[in-house]
Amino acid sequence: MRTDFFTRLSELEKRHDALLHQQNEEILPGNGIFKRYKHPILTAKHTPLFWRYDLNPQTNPHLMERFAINAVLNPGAIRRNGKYIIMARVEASDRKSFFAIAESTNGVDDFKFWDYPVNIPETDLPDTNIYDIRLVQHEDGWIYGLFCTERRDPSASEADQSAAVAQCGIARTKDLISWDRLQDLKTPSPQQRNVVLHPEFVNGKYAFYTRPQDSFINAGSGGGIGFGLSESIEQAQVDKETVIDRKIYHTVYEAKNGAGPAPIKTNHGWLHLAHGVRNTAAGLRYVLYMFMTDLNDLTHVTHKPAGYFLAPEGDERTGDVSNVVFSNGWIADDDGTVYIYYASSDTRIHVAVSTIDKLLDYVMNTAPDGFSSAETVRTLTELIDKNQSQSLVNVANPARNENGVKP
Ligand code: M1P
Repeated sequence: MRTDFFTRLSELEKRHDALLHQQNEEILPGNGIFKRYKHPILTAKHTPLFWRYDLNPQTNPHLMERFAINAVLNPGAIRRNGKYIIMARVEASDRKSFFAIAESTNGVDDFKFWDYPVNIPETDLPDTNIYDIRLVQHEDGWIYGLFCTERRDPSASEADQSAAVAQCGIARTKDLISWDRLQDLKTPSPQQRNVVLHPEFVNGKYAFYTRPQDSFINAGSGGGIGFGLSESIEQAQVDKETVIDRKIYHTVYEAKNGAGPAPIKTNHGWLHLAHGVRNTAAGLRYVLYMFMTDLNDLTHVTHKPAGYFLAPEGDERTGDVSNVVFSNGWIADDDGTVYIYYASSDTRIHVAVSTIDKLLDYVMNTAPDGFSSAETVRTLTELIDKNQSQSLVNVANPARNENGVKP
């Protein structure tokens, strides 16, 4: 029995070690906007063996999994002390999510979880489930984590055990280890998910991106990405939500949408990454899209390319909730490199790498949605006309003739 135990343990350790040190590879040539990577950066199998197994042969002679991890997904992200820090949503097999931090020195592989999960204190009304944290280094000096706190709907009948209420929980820290829990955000909306804190004060107030919603799943008459201000962060309260990016018929965000990570400030405006949801015969489809807001008026969307920025591809398309990509964390380095962390199908975490310049080029120079097939054909025809012009063909490749064909 003991031999069995140690043989199994050494096999598990070997595989775990190989997974943690697996080098990632860019998938080339990519779309020129960002580079995807071949391997997910974090999965359930990346969690430490000492989380999943009782490693004592006396109490676990068969070396059984005693604590199963179902998924590692929807990561908050921040750069600290030269490290790329991911604060992942880890979902145990009992469906409860919690947060755990993993770090890497290069941002694309070699991520390793810290030994213990994060302890987020509870409020007087304990959370049943917490997930999808957005990390923000605010100009007030604190690092904030805004996350979804979910509790059973107190008005639901005994027969209904799935009705829930989602709200925005707020915690803050200076070291990512010890966290203070503040009051949940109050807004005029019955429920909230995907709330993000803006990193700067706005007129001396804390600014929030919200997602007003009528019920747990449906954005209903609410929805859209909202914006509102609060005097205080300790008792955060947004009295007025202004929808800055609404749901629109026949777009990739017609059913609902939500802010991703906190926006990145650039010389041209604030870059936003968000998720959009539409319905299909196969269920909801979640994609990522981008837009930019004015530096002086955060409620004014200045640029918004048509369609999605990143959609699930290949293996990303399947998982616990298939056909989903979701992002709540990105890191912009001082040299302009942007690491976009996203989860696929509520199962695993990936990275896509771009730069501020490329993201600005994408957001500012990609045609907006014209909201009809005729407009889409017009946009495409313009591009074809431009490419068919003699001079451009010659600049691109003098060996091609006027039809762009190599003789
Ligand atoms: O299952 C897809 C996503 O669904 C929810 O996002 P939203 O509130 O926009 O519908 C969240 O539960 C999210 O965690 C999940 O990835």
